[in-house]
Amino acid sequence: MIAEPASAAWPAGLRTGPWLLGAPSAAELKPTQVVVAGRPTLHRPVQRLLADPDVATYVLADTRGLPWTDVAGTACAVGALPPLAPDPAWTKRWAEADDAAALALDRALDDPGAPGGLRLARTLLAALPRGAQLVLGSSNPVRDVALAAVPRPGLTILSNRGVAGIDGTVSTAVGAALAHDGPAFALLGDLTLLHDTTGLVIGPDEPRPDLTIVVLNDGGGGIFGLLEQGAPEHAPAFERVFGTPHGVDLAALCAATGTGHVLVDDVGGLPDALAPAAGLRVVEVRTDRRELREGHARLRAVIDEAVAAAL
Ligand SMILES: Cc1ncc(C[n+]2csc(CCOP(=O)(O)OP(=O)(O)O)c2C)c(N)n1
Repeated sequence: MIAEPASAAWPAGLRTGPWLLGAPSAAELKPTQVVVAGRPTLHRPVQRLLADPDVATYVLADTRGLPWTDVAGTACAVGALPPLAPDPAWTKRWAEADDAAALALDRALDDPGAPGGLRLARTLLAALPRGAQLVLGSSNPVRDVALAAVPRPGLTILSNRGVAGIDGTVSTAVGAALAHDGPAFALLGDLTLLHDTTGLVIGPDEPRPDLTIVVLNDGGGGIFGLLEQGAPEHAPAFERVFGTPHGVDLAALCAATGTGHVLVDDVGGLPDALAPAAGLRVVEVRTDRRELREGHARLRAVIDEAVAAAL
């Protein structure tokens, strides 16, 4: 099972599912039939699988009456399940590949030069206390958790998907924190924070949430470096059109809105910064997005190699 972090099924899913679906060395594990529950949105290898004409896709009807998902228009049945009896040898190979990929991923992420968002996501998800709620911003944060964190129970993970907007996410986190009976956290990109800066403005007679917003500040839109527009041939226009650096001083922004602010120099310092605290605060972790594309490519290569050796 490959599950997205905001799905209740996440703790039971594979650790490295999206990596494996994209790994050439795991091509022989490709399924012939797929069951879709809910609305997968995060990973291109998953979308490619669902659009593959050689794969029989079965979509579970949504019991709450919401529209079911068949973006590629390839579902062969809705609401009806195929016989679910995968070959045990095949599922065992998936488990072996997942173990090998997870080991390679963890080793690679131990290197301080590995992508900062992935390192942060792994550390954050391991450090959150049981009963915590976590709101994940669109763009890389939700994907970083899906790609790097060890799936675990004991958390309520929320994410605004819809059309994957970065708007309104501070307000989502504030509202969700006020409604949650337990510690509340959010993980957002810097542009996502800036897009909803006014979410930090809370009137004197309004309830104030106990909420820690972890912001991965890479000075702009990191995700675009991983997409087509991040290819070297588009470099001359990239920063102005997609990178959109802003130079905002987040500490000053927090001071202006009465929001606590802590700067964490290194991902290793994150768990201490998450110690319980009352009120609204931002924990800023800075990283560099210039090497993100190469960093992800390196991880894909390392995982591919490890899976090739294991299968
Ligand atoms: C309302 C809205 N405007 C624009 C976009 C397009 N968009 C997608 S990701 C992104 C960059 C987000 O940057 P940041 O929050 O810093 O996260 P990062 O990409 O660095 O992980 C933008 C502008 C969007 N998703 N929603």
